Amino acid sequence: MQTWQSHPVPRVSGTPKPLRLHDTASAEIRLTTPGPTATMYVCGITPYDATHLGHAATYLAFDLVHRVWLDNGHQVHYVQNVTDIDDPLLERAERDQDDWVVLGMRETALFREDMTALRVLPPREYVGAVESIPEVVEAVAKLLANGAAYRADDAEYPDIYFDHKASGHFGSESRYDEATMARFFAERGGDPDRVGKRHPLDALLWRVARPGEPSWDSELGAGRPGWHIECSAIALNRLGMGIDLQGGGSDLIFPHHEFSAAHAEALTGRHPFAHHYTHSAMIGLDGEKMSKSKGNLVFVSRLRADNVDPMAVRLGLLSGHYRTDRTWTQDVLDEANARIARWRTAVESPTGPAAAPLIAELRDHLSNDLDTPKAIAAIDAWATQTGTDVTAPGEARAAIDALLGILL
Ligand code: 5CA
Ligand code: ZN
Repeated sequence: MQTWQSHPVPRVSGTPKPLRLHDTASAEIRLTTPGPTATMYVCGITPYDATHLGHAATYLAFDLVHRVWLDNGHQVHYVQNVTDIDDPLLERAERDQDDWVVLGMRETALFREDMTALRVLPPREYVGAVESIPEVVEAVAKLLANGAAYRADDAEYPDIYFDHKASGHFGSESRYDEATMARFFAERGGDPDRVGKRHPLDALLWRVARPGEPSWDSELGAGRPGWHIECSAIALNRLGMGIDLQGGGSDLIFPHHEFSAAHAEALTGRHPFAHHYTHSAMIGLDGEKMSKSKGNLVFVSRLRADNVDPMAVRLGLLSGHYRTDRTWTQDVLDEANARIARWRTAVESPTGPAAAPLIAELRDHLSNDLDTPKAIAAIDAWATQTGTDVTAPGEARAAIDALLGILL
């Protein structure tokens, strides 16, 4: 798939600071230790509706990871998927009498525009589920061959399932107990009551074709991919095993990231799939979780249509810490707009206070598990002082652009 447009990232003077980041698997904030090329896989959208502020906040969090790694001199090999075939897409297309392929194309195009407007650096590879079906088929065939997968005991629809214990490390990513796993599996797309499975927690790898559903011919028989194997196959084939980071929202901790890791581990016989599993918290609206079922979504594209400054949307979402559940309100937007105006005045003035201490503070805070509230407070403090340094306003503007992605 086509990715979206990039923009130049200014170089920042001074000394970069290595990134320390929260890892769900160890429940610790740990140093990231990428080589010359950092490898990051972030779970992309399921394009059946427009991008809301929750999605946007998640991609902004990982955009900061991208920027801190770039600041540290790494190349970043960033891969993101698009789940352009899955039940929600088919259900929405059916409801609206729409073509599911066109629906997916339309929402993906809107997502690219939203990401460009928010100045999210694009992934190097942006990969659709449909275009990676041959990769999924190859992976599922391998799991069947090595005994990690089996056919459901169902003569009519012998779907292929993953034995969740096959990797020997199941549970190491989420650290959830069995009861929590069972609850989230049922709530988040799993099928615990499916007759013919060996264990309620086993996850679908390949769904045998049903009448009226799209399907693809393959050596597994006609069918379509399960969800978790999509991300394992796409990531493994481009980034290899032992990636620096797998990311997504906290709703993906289980079952999605537990299974995508378990699949990759069962495919390669190696552990771990990722050195960091990092999860961003949920964004709600006026105190309630933002979700399609509640209908309380604020779309990035709607705000753009209303001529809201995308930099204010970006700053508003970054004004809370990425691991704190938070809500979007008009106040958050108003405050971000006012702050941007103050910052613009400061970087447009002919002189200002020295930029080097501010840049050092920005690096300290961002490298400490992306502490954006403190980084923003440091810029606030800098912007309220006066000074005689003629290069400082330009240097501050470049650092805010490079590290926070906010173009003033
Ligand atoms: N296609 C799958 C991942 S492979 C998927 O979860 N798609 S999604 O469209 O439902 O979500 C896209 C990303 O946004 C995921 O990383 C998800 O965790 C995140 N996300 C969804 N809702 C919210 C929310 N309210 N707040 C923050 N992040 C969210
Ligand atoms: Zn995913």
